[in-house]
Amino acid sequence: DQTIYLKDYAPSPYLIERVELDVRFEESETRVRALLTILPNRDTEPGTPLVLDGDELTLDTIAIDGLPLVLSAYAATPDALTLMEPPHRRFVLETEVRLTPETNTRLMGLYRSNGVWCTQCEPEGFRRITYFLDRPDILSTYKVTMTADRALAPILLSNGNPSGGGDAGDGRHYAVWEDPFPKPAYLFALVAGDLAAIHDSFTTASGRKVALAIYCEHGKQEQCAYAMDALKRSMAWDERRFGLEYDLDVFNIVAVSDFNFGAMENKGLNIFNDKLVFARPETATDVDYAGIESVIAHEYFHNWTGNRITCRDWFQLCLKEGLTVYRDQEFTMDERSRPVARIEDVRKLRATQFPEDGGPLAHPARPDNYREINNFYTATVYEKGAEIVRMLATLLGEAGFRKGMDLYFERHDGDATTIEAFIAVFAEASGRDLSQFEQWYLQAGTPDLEVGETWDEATRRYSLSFRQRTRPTPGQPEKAPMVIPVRFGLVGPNGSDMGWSGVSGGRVESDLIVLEDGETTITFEGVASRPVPSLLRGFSAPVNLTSSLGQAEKLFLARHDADPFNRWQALQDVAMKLIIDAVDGAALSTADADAFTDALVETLGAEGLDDAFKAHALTLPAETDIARIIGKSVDPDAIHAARQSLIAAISERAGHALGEAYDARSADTPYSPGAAEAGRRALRNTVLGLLVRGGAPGAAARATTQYHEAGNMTDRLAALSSAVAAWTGDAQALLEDFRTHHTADPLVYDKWLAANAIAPHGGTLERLRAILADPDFPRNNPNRLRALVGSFANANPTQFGRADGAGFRFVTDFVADVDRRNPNVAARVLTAFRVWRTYEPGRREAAERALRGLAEAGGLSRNTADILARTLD
Ligand code: B3K
Ligand code: ZN
Repeated sequence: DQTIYLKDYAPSPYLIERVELDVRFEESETRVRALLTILPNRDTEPGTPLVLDGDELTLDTIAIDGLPLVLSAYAATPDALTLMEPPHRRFVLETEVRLTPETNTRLMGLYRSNGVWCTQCEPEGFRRITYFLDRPDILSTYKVTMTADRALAPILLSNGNPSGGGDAGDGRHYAVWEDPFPKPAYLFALVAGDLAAIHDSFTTASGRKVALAIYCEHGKQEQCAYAMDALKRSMAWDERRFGLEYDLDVFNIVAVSDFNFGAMENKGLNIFNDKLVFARPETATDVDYAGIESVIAHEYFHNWTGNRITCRDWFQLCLKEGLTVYRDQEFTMDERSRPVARIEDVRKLRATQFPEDGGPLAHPARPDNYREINNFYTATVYEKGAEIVRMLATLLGEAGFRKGMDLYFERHDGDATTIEAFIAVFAEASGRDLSQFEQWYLQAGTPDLEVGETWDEATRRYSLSFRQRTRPTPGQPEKAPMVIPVRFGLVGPNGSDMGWSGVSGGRVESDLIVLEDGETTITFEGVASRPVPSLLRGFSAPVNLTSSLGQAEKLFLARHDADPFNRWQALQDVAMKLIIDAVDGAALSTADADAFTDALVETLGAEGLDDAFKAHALTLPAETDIARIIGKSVDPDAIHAARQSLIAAISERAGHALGEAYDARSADTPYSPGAAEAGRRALRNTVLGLLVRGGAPGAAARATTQYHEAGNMTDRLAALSSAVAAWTGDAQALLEDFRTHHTADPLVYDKWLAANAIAPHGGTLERLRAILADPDFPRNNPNRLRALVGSFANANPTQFGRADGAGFRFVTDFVADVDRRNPNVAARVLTAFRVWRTYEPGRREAAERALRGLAEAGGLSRNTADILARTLD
């Protein structure tokens, strides 16, 4: 067992102050010479061996202070370089290794994408480049010299500022980069290749001019304009909102086509999956534009939350990730619509984090052990991590939160630090005791929060009783009560919030109830009439709320709640109940269908709500969300059918209003990716989806027409997706048309792959097998693999969850195959099985058989073996 525990953390016995790298790129190998200035740490005993990490390295030469080492002084293996008795003083270790980036299909360390040399070092990739103390609490300044053939790699980039370069003879040239900010090795990056670029500049608040560039393959420059615009807006926002300025002379972004994740925040040299950079209306959807904006912002914001202040160890990952997601979410809210952004973030949280937190892969936002750190870049660390920071901001108020953030930067700039230190600055700045709050980082699982109410007409007294409970998660059988901030209002009969004259029984701070105990009853005195409570406004805590409110009261909130989030939530709740009742065999009553449809139609026509909000209001809970709420004996076909019949009822009743809403938003204005225009398209396409899936007369033809006439990818893909989801008579032909006319661009090919993968149709698996079997299928590109199999496993519940188990086997076979080349991609896809125990017995057995088959075949990477073991545990 190679489990690593937080409790075993100890400072490194040696530090590396400075790194000088000399990287020489050749046609089929790369040589890396490293000069590391090393010194013993404070309490290190003389004679303590120095163990540097490596991963698949071969040592060519080794010297200390210029003198070659005798064989007995060190031991070199592919994964470690040990100096038996290093000098007990500052010294320079010189090593040289040889790498073959061309054969690096894991895409960690130095690899080649489309001929371009590039790197991914987080979390433990730097050890695949040179022997090093590859841990985030080792901070060093870097000087990097790169030499390459000038024609092959006219562009040579690394972290920091450019500091020289020139001719190297023989058609070769070199460039030197210096990064003055001490950084951990995971933030190291280099890029060498023949790349095009767009250039711009940004002048910081204090007047420093920063040169900005986005590099990409030739011919794609125009597609980088939106990303550049998002970058400049991010830089301005961080100054405005947090007083944080950029700190180098240059900021470079490089788009590469083979990348395991979304993007990477390397100091001054962000490397991006190209799908999060390239955008033009014909190939990118509104969702793609929004994704680019938010990830550009996220990586930029890491410069302060992650780079200037980094993590002491990988257990602290959410110190930088949760906080930075919170920051990018706030950026999106400020740039677009706050309530719409909140709905989108919560939908994502529920779709990704809640199932994780409720299944075998549940872990605290700050885990205390891991076997493979790559498997902890999870929705819990990222999305729940952001929710925790959001709760902190809710509890402390805007000014209090900002005061804590200011103190964090003041105190910890230049540090590799911990969650405890982060909490401490907020406790200190606010004078509050945050020790119970800290449980949010330590305890896994989504709390269930049950609410009951009592109303006493005679005394005008209204009480809310809360009961919280967190179910056991792996390794944590007992759970403590959490601090739960519940933003709320007591909605009166006319739809506005009512006041009260007194309150007792718990902590209430204006519109915030702060729960601290397992059970709390709060009594409000002097309430004018029986209220409908609107609880957890803005989703003020990541919990599962259940209340005693009936459908009529929910529909009342849907119409009147002052909080738009809860208006949306109320509609979701009503739909959820109707669907779950149907899954349980109760036919949808006419009265229920009418009442729900009326509320939808009213929302659709309401003034003062933007189209993007309405689009969310008209989107029924996803099948996977319904499955999560049902929680056991899940039959995906029954869920699909129940949801489908509610859609049919809506489209039958509201066909006319929906058709009008569609037509009213059909004006063919030139495409702009802004929030208002995107909202208009989102609503129109949501309406189209309801009509097509609801089988409304003429709707299938409308989808086909929209597909052919669309002037942008958003509308074209939405039409295609509606047709595929309903498997209309034209669906197959539209898929073929899309393949023929639109997939020359690899990012659009991904959309075609995903469209195939999500068809809730019996022939889907066969189609996917054929696509994968094509010898031309790019089987090493993560984007292609995820578009096909990731979409299938995560977004096609009926076909992944086929009763005959063929969907499960398809995915485990895929994982076994891809794992040999790229463990990160394989392990990630496998996490789709986290729901396997919630299936009805037949599917549960089939899923388990597929998983056990994978385990028995053996030979899995540590990444995949870890996910598999925990999933089966
Ligand atoms: N920090 C990187 C993620 C790296 C993933 C390594 N498994 C991107 C980000 O979160 O900004
Ligand atoms: Zn991040």
